[in-house]
Amino acid sequence: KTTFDWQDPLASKNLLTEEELAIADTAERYCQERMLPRVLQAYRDENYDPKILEEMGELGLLGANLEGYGCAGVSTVAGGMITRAVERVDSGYRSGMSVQSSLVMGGIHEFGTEEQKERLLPEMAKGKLLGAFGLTEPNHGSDPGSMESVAKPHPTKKGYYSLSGAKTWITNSPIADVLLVWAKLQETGKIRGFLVERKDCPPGTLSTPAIKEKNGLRASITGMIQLDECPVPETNMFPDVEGLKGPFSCLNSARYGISMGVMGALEDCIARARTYALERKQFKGNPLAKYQLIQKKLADAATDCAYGTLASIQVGRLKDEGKATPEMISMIKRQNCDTALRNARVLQEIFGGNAVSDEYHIGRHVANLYVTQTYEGQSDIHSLILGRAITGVQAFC
Ligand code: TGC
Ligand code: FAD
Repeated sequence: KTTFDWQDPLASKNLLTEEELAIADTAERYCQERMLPRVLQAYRDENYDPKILEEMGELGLLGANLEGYGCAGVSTVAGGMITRAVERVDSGYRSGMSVQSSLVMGGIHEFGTEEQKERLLPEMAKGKLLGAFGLTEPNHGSDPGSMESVAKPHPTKKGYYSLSGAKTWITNSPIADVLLVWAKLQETGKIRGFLVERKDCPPGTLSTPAIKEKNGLRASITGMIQLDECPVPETNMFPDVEGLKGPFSCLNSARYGISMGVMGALEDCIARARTYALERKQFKGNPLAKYQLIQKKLADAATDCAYGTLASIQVGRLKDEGKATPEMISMIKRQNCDTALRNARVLQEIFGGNAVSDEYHIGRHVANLYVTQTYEGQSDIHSLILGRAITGVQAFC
């Protein structure tokens, strides 16, 4: 007999293949057994343990959508199941993984030379080489096309560019070995991608200070990338891609992963709020779950989460068939981040004063989900991307 499952209200599992279900199961088990026990202390100490990426690499969870070079080559939806499992624990852990898998490995896979791919991807898939993606600058966030970072022929080293500029709010930058930096080539004024390898940078040409005392995403490490005439071999530039198409193509995959990831965070909020509402009693010994206002909060969140998950699965399938557009990805990234944040804020109310204690986890999700709504295109920016596609008129400036 078919029964209603509050944890999967619209039976999205029916849309997954056996392989996708198995990957989801492996990822969920790892995340619940090995990540969850560490997250509270990591968040309190604002400490990111890079070993996490190595552990994920051992399970084949890094760059999982990519073909070859030590990567698993699974479907886009299976990749989404991985981000959902990780973000059920913490958006910061998913961030560290998204940057490694989608933004840096994905960028090298799509735009790198054969030499770059063979040298870097297998070690990145194992989590032994860590990546960071530098697009945002102190003066240019939503509008990266105006970036000031510049690459010009190196004055003394033949066959090298000299990179100068500053990137900020860069996930993983303080611990990254390979920094994918987007900068304008002085000769053409066009944006190009450069693989800056920390081990090869002379002292004083690269620094990556951490940004401390964050009030969200504290289990992820964030920093700057400061380049001062840093020599980078010409062979480390992506050969063919120029303009914003380069970074935005990497963002398509990462934004997809976020759309499914934030549904994992919201599912965790729903499960924790439901348990709390069933256990906590107020007024004549009744559990909070007996009250209609509490039930509505849970019903709203479960509905948005089920709809968001189905939408992500649909776009994931279209992506693998080559039929997804960037606007579809903007739509699910915006909608799922907005609904996850809005519902998490409402579910937080169920915990009353206890929500203020980190032991209940809900406050951490709320703080993290603010960041997910902001990075990889703030929600209003995605509204403008959609508005442009609907009207044909661009409203950015
Ligand atoms: P626009 O004229 O729209 O486009 C310029 C060129 O780029 C192409 N393009 C895309 N290509 C592939 N995929 C996409 N999604 C694309 N979007 C645009 C476009 O076709 C065009 O190509 P061409 O060949 O004609 O030159 O450019 P614009 O300057 O008007 O852009 C405006 C806007 C708002 C769309 C864009 O700047 C934007 O999306 N801003 C948001 C910035 C953003 O998302 N930053 C993310 C930084 S990375 C990050 O946050 C990582 S956090 C990771 C973590 O911790 O999880
Ligand atoms: P701004 O661009 O200054 O925008 C501020 C506000 O104004 C937003 O609400 C925005 O929607 C609104 N706004 C801007 N322009 C318009 C307009 N034309 N019309 C209407 N509203 C507008 N970047 C990377 O490159 N790599 C990373 O790894 C990375 N990791 C991050 C990790 C964290 C923890 C955080 C917080 C950020 C990270 N970012 C990263 C940066 C992130 O992508 C940017 O913060 C984001 O793109 C927004 O840019 P901004 O912060 O400069 O905001």
